[in-house]
Amino acid sequence: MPNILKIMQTDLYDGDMDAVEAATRKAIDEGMSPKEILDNGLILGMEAVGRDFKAGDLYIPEVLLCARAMHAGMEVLRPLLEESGVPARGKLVIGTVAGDLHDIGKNLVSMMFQGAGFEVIDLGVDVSPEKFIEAVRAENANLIGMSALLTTTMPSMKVTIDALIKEGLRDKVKVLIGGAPVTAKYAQDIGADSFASDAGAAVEAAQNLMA
Ligand code: B1M
Repeated sequence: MPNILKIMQTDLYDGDMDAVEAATRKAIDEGMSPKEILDNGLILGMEAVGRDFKAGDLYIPEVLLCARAMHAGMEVLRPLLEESGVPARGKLVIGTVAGDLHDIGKNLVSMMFQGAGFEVIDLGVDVSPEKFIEAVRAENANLIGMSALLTTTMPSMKVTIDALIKEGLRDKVKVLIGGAPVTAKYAQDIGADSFASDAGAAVEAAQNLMA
């Protein structure tokens, strides 16, 4: 692995926002693709954070610094990931579900969709079923994306799908779900149209749904 990606991972783990931003720029200057920087630099760095958070070796304030550093790197990559600029292929309303504040993965998914030419309405975090419904209606969206990182917040995805049915909107939108604890089986069980394990796969799944 290129040295700069290893440095980036260490800087991310240390929560050093400026260093992660600088390392991301350097990796671009060295000719690496945004995808390589994302997958093998930022995401690998965050995986180490996740492992140690789980083991109790890192605490929430430290993880927040890591998340901030990851955001700094992602902001550098954002224009490159969005660059492809093809005409809008669909309108996506996306958010992290009610009770859940994790937004790094959701932001990545949003960026990839923008890059793939979708119009994206990002509702942020802690998005209630009512807010999803309101946005789908107001924006006349044809795709809804829900992200959950906690097993305790996953059920809100089903509540949102049930609300779509109740409001007569289920046939108008395709539902895509994802997030670390979410599985294809869960998507099937709750009546979502598709599941994706990462941001690239999410765009692919949406393109298949729209085709
Ligand atoms: Co939280 N947290 N956290 N956390 N946190 C996890 C998720 C956890 C697995 C850590 C652990 O124990 N190992 C654990 C969940 C356990 C569980 O439910 N199974 C956990 C916990 C317990 C908690 C708290 C409850 C801790 C506490 O307070 N005691 C608390 C909950 C707060 C809340 O939401 N109400 C909490 C808080 C936080 C922070 C605020 C400190 C911070 C979030 C900062 C932020 O997001 N702005 C945080 C972080 C950073 C993490 C970890 C370390 C990293 C998550 C992340 O950003 N990953 C995480 C451990 C881990 O996942 N390794 C953890 C990088 C990101 C790129 O990946 O989000 O998986 P991910 O997104 C991927 C795919 O999942 C997919 O594509 C993305 C890109 O490839 N994807 C989609 C995501 N959404 C998608 C949507 C799609 C399709 C694909 O379609 C629409």
